[in-house]
Amino acid sequence: EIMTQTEAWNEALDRVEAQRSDLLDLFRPDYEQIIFTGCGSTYYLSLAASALFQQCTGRIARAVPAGELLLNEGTVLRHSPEHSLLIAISRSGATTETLRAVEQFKTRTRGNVLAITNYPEHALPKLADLALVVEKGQEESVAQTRSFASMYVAAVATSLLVGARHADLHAMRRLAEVGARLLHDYAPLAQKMGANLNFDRFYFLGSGIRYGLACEANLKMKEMTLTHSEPFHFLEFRHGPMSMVNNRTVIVGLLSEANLPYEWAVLEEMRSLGATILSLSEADERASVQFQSGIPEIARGVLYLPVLQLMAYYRSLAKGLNPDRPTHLSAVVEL
Ligand code: F1P
Repeated sequence: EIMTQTEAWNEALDRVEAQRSDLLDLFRPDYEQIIFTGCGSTYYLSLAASALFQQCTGRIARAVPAGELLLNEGTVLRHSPEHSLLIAISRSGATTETLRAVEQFKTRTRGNVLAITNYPEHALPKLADLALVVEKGQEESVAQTRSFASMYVAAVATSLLVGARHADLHAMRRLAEVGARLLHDYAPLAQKMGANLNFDRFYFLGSGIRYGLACEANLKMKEMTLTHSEPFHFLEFRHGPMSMVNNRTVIVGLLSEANLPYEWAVLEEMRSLGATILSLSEADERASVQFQSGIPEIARGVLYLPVLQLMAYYRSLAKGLNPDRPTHLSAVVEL
């Protein structure tokens, strides 16, 4: 599923294109609140997508775990929102928290709901005003890899469409070719890092539109390999977490374009404390993984995922685990 994901990225772009006018209609009202929600991987997707949506449309958006929207809606919803939009993301379309949160949102706000999911026949798309069905339930692994990437591509494409960033949207068509090249060229590096069992802790650093992706890469490491793993915003890492750094630590840096000096300062400091650095960048020659895509930053975030998913996969195998069946997890979590 990791290796075949780039085809699914193009299918996700096709879906957004096919539903272009419905999507534009749904986003036309001047919503007072735009909330992205999901659980686990799809909450992290919500974090990534909400930051990107706000950056490219200028409209305020936030992400919240569906469980929080359900149990603590007063910390999320405004008292009497006139127009609210909830973007509910769920691979299965059947996670109970997400379904209940959507039902509650509809009763409280009478707002609109966009679902992004893999299963047209499950409950979530039926609760929604509009559903973007990406992939049609093909993923077998409990851990989300291809599905995450393709739903992320759909969310980015939707954001660029709504933000009228037509050239950036068009550039997303080049992602699949670059992704396939990364999977080929960097598989040996992913294997070398993943299979090195001297490492015992991984920290994933990413800021802005990359933070949700750092969270997801961290979750893959945790659930597929049962390794201590955490995500942080770059500069946050120096405020306490760096106490954990030693020579068994890997720091993964999802580098930006605008803040490279700050981000490299953190990575170099951690290297001096004994950490091994794995850095991913568009074109910085110091980076371990270089995309060299020529695709604008806002449109190319999915490129961070394949090598990091592969690293978790190889570590899972090296530890004698089944990467598709994380301990204690099931594909649909029910309350
Ligand atoms: C959410 C989720 C996944 C996790 C596992 C259990 O599922 O928490 O993130 O990897 O599969 O379910 P969904 O609502 O996106 O189907």
